[in-house]
Amino acid sequence: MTYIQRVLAQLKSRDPDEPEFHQAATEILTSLAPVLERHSEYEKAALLERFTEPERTVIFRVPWVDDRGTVHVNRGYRVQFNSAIGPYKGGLRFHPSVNLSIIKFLGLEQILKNSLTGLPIGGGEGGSDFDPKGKSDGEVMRFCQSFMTELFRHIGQDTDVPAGDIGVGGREIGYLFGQYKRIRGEHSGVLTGRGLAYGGSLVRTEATGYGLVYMVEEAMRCRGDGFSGKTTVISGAGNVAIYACEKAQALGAKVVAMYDSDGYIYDKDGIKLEVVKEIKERERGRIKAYAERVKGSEYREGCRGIWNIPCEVALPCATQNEIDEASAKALVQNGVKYVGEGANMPTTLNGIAVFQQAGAVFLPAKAANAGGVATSALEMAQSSQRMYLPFEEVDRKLKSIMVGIYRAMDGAACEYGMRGNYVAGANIAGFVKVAEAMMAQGIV
Ligand code: NDP
Ligand code: 2IT
Repeated sequence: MTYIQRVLAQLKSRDPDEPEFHQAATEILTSLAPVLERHSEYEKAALLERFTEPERTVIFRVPWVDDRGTVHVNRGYRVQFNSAIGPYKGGLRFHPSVNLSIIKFLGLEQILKNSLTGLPIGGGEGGSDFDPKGKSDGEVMRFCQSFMTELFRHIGQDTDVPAGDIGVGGREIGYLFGQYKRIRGEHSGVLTGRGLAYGGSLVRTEATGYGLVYMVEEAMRCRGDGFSGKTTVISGAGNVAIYACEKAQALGAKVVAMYDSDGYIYDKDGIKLEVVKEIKERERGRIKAYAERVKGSEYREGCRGIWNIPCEVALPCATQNEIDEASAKALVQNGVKYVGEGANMPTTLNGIAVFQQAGAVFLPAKAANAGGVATSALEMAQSSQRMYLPFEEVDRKLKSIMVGIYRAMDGAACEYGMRGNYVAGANIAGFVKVAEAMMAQGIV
């Protein structure tokens, strides 16, 4: 058994009920084999055992009262995974599916993603099994206040800086920030994705989607290609999906489909993003309403069918494991050329293999969706300096970070003899810096 196999076997037997965490750890560790060959000292220092074990995991009770006076108890999480290169940084997810396995997979991915940005941020992730869908603003506020009443003691602008993820957007960050400020009595950069009126950064709202498209654009540019006229399918209809759509359309793509968790819309003439924004951002409604408002478009129940739509570019921007082997095969058969992961781990391990064997350009999440957290780090820098940067400047920095990540993962893949394998390239490029920082800091 190799060192990597032993560590994987150990973590699976120690925590057998964490399939998402096993999946992320398997993808990452197996691609690090060539790095470990060059660095036998890592095994002696139990580097991988430490890398895959969170520095700290906090699980807590979140009681709150709904509008009818009924008491509910949800579970809150914060996994502070790795602080070797900076304070823990990563999202908070509010979704009924949230459990420790999901938070750990997100946290592990976040360590390498944050390293890839080139900025000084460690990896963490948190959230709750609370479902904000269908709740009133008052209920969401009371939940957020209760959540922060425990979380505040574990976070801080120099220790751990949460942000949004599924189910946590501007509204939730506002309520969380208000409660933190009230308890601590300080107005600091403890959360990112804040509103512009109270310390947020321009471009943070758009950053993940824009960044994703900037990276796909760079991959196209390197192949003498571009977005113009390319039929594109985007899954999700939330923050990442909407701004990926906006930037892809600005570059001339024809986005024909999007979905929420109930079903997908297909608009052969190209999605009217204003209508999607109206439904999802302003009304907090369901995507189904699009087909009622836009003539010639269609709505179909269920999500998986979206991957049967012929497209050259696929941008999964909803959730983990939304593209399985069968969906990947359908995309390949229909001629997909570029797959850019906006969501975290949206493709199963077998799905990734299908894309790679077919020679599609596959840009993995930890590189392709790093624009959100990179802009969060720019928000932290602006908070520390007590100043704001203009939109154009943040956008320019975001683009240059995305191009930089593309080059770093492309370079690492070539250096280790795996040209075009961006999964390996991103894992290696992200890991090298974390490993160096961990080795320098001793056995901690
Ligand atoms: P949002 O909550 O804004 O939107 C999520 C979208 O995905 C919604 O349309 C939602 O549909 C859909 N979705 C969620 N869960 C499922 C599911 N189980 N099946 C089908 N559809 C689902 O979240 P974000 O856009 O912020 O996040 C999307 C993805 O991007 C996540 O994987 C997240 O981790 C990742 N990400 C987000 C970043 C950010 O800055 N926000 C940064 C980097 C990655 P419905 O409304 O019906 O639930
Ligand atoms: O998955 C992610 O990178 C995020 N949800 C954003 C994290 C952040 O701290 O901005």
